[in-house]
Amino acid sequence: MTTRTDAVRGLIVWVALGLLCATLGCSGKEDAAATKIAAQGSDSVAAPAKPESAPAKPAAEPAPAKSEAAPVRPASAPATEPAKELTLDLGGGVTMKMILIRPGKFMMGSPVTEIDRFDNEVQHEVTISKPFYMGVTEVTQAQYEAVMGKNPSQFKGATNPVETVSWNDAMEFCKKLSDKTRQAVRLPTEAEWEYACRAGSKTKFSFGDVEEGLGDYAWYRANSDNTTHPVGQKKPNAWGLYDMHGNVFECCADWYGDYAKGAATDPSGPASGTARVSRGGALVSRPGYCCSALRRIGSPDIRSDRCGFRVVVSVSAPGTK
Ligand SMILES: [Ca+2]
Repeated sequence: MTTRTDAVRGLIVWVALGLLCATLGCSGKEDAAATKIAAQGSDSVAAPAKPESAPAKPAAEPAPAKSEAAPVRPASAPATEPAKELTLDLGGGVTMKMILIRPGKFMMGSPVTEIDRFDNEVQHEVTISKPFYMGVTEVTQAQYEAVMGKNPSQFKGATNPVETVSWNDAMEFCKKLSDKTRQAVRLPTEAEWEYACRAGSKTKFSFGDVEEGLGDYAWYRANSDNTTHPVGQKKPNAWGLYDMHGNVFECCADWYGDYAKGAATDPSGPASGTARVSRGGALVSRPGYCCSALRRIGSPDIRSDRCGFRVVVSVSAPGTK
């Protein structure tokens, strides 16, 4: 009897202790679970908002490395990437589309192995340190007239490139368009022009070395019928620029002079001179005159029906970022 009574008492004590432990939460497993829930709660505060249905993340799981998703950016690069395109409003419903040309290095000029290299094209390394916007086409007659109020071109057509303009005329266009748009509109330096023309290529033309392909990219002696053609009809180069080869020569900002001996950064030509440089060949040019490296020189006040221009805008100018 005593044994039965003791057993019943023992059972009652065992059940009571069990209930007490459950109430106080003294299980090792529950401890771990409680810690885990607390950690998850803390993690969810700092973590980005997640869909409610997303599975809970274990506390021990390392956070994903943010650097894997973020684009790699040089320390010196601007915090915000400039827009890839810029459209200038020239008034009267006329606009000018420009695209971003990013900084980089290239070999300016022709390699000595090119048998038709001109002496003034000695090859050297050039760094373009600043981004800029460049017109995707030569300045058209409609664009020129919208800014200057006249059209001096010999080969009339609103979307044909303006020609029979001098280097001085092109500079006046840049000044007026700068005033109109409050952007720093200017002619490209020779280095900027060739860098953009090559678009990463190292060959005679932006598309390769073989002249037979020139007709896909350019209006020149073999296919122009001795007239200019509306801009943007041929294939663009790899950076989206049209008619860099052919149609009309394009005025650059520089005075003509010998290239720097050795590497150069943002070269802009001599401080003074008697002739300006234009680039890219024209409707009457042989293929060799349409090469990326070829330099044509002329007086800044001479007007020619084979010479026009395209413009650039500095990215650092107000309103261009
Ligand atoms: Ca051209």
